[in-house]
Formats: sequence, structure tokens, C-alpha cells
Amino acid sequence: MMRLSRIAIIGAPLDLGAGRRGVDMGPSALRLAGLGPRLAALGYKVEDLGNVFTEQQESAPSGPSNAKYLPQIASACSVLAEMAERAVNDNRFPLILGGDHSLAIGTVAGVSAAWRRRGEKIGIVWIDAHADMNTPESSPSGNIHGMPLACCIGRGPGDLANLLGHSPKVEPRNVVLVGIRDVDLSERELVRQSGVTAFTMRDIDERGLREVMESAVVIAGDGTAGIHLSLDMDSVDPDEAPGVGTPVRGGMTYREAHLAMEIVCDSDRLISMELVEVNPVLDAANRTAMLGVELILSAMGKRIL
Ligand SMILES: [Mn+2]
Repeated sequence: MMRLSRIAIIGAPLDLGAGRRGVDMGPSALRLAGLGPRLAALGYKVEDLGNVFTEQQESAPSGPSNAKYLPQIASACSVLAEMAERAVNDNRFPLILGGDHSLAIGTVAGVSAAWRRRGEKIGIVWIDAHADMNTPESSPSGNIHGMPLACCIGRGPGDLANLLGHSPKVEPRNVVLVGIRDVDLSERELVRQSGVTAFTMRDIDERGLREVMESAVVIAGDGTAGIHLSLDMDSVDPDEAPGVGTPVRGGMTYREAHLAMEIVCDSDRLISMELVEVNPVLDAANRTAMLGVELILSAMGKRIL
């Protein structure tokens, strides 16, 4: 496919889906790390569309305890979905900055809707320490950032799963999880029964990142218009990425994370991307956002030589 020359950056400073505050500052931290100019230096025309509006936890009722802030998250995701859909329709590459991972429900709704209108479906590569496959019934916390992948394959709260009126957004056979290492007991069965492909950290240890990612792009790309990349910064080891919402030991190394992006880029199938869960409050001098920008650049074509 032809690589798009225009990028639409959309910030989603959402933290209503997360257990603790701070990821609402993620979009600012990524911009501060030079994202726009550095993408422009790669040759892209970059348009920053600003942020979608999100409520603050202090001023919004938390709502259902098994799906906290559901109405506010659905409302922010529906605005994001329309912006992402418009970007695809205008031949812009949608690049979404988070924010907690629940915003992916909006991105995937919008991108899949745009391709659906052209008679095509999309695949997803979801790189994460967690599986994000909980439902309100299974979730121990009720935090929606543990549910977005379930919503993308048509499970979870209808207000989210049916955003923009179609469900599922993606067929499970075109969804690949990479890097998981912390899955709730009740969630494991959901992952196994879902039909998505899951490559755990053990798979990366045993088979190597290259083999895992090459399989991932084949599976997500099979019969689809292309691949949406959802990168949760907690997939990277906390030694490299300490500023994330939910750190878990034993993640991808610095080089593995770059190689994962480079392999996605080389596939020439990338159609949209989001980078989520950067938490500047827990970070050290913005290094997680700076790494995030580096990883975006690798995914978008920056090369060593
Ligand atoms: Mn996640």
C-alpha cells in the first residue's frame, strides 16, 4: 500500500478508565518531547488537531462500579471516533496520543468505520503488558482501561462496543496481542475463548521478538486493509519506561521495542496508531514520553541507516 504523507495527531487526555491519575498528561508530555517537529523531519506533513474534551474525575460522578465513568468515556470515545474516521477519509494517518487505553475504543471505532465504508476490514496488533480483555462481569477493578480490546471484538458494555453503530470493529482472527505478562485469572479464559492470537512474554523469550512480530503482522494483515497498532507503553520494561499507569516487571527491552516498531513499519501495512498510558507523574524527567516519541518515529519509518 502507498504510505500516507500526512499525519493527523489527536490527543486524548483521558484518565477516567485508569485506576490512578496522571495519564491525562500523556499527550502534553509526548508533544513536549518533540513529536510533531520530529515527524516533520522524517518528511511528513503533520497536522496537530489538538485534544478531544474529557471530563475530570473530580467533577464527574463515577457511575457503575463495574465500569467506572462509562458515560463520560463513551462520550469522549465517540468524539475521538469521529475525528479518527474523518482523518482516514481525508487520507491522513491518524496518530492518537493517550491517555489511558480505553481511548482505543474510539480510535478503532473510527478507523474501522472509515474502512468499512470502503468495503474493507482492519486488523489490530495490540502491544501491552495486559490483555485488556476484561468485561464489567470479569473485571476485578471496574476500570475500563482493562476492557478496550474486549470492546473492539464486540464484548463489554454496549455503549462502547457499539460505538458508531457497528460491532465487532475487528474480527478476533485479525487481532494479535503481543508482550502480555499480567493477566487476571478470570480474564485468561476470556482470552483463550476469544479467538485472538496472544503472544506472551514467554513467547518472545523463547521464539525471539522478530519471529513473534513477523507472525503478528501476517495474522493482523490477513485479508485486511491494514493494521492498527495499539502501543501501551507498559509493554516496555519499567527500567526503560517507568512513567506508565500500571508498570509490570519483565517487559520488552529498549531494542526489542524498537525492533517491534521497525517490523511493523517494514510490513507496509500500518494504517493508524495510538500510543497510550504515558504517566508523567510517575516518570523521571519525561524519559517515558521521549521513548514513546522514538518508538513512534521507528514505526513511521525512521531508520538507523
Ligand atoms: Mn493496555
